[in-house]
Amino acid sequence: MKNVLTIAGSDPSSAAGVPVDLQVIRDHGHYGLSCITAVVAQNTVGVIDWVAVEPNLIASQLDAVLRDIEVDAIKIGVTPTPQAARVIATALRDRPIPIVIDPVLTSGDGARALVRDGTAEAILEHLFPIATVVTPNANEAAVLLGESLDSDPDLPGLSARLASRFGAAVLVKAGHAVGDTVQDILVTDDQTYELEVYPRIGDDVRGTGCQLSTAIACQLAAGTPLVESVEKARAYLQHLLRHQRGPLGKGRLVIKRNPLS
Ligand code: PXL
Repeated sequence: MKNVLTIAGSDPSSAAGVPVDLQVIRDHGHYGLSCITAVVAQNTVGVIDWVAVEPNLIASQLDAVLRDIEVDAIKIGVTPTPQAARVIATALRDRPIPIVIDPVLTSGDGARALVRDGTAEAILEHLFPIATVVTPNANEAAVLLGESLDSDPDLPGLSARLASRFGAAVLVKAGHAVGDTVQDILVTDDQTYELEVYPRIGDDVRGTGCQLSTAIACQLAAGTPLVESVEKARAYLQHLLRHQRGPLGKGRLVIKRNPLS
């Protein structure tokens, strides 16, 4: 059993952020550790309010875990402020641990910012250099590059520009793009991979980006190589989306993890 740490926001409806990440880690048979970066009042309909956890308290949560427990992989979700990105980078720098960064900038429906001004720049400056792979959607990739997004984005171009400008492996997710199929693009140091094509699940499901990035971290924790980790995590998410999605409240669907399938 490996130890996987999620550094992310909270969600009282358990569809995104730390509560769902811990379920993904359990699905993979690993032990889940967590560090809360933002407390988010939200449900299946939307985000109502949120507050950033003090950078010092983020640092001491990380210190509490890292001084005591051997961590085999890390997923980073919401880093709500530039200071949060900085203290996380300081705590993790110089440790040989695979790190997956999901550079969350807004709520999953895009309706509400989950970060303060200047955070995208801080993610680029402080977190990209320590990432094994970064997993933006097309919109986040465009914001990180300072580009405007068109309605049918050029995913290979976005991923190649992000990877070459900021020196990290980049997985740009096609989930919010158009078309009947979903094909994500992975760019590493030396290669571009057009990944397995999946049929698009039409329903709008919360927490998919969180669950994909955490599943990649779980694979990396077990020593799986990067490209295989990404493909296995995508196949896992595809299974959840097909077989485990369902209603929870009055808004978007969630992954429910029914015990019998
Ligand atoms: O899906 C993006 C996301 C990540 N983390 C937290 C969230 C959300 C979206 O609402 O609340 C904590």
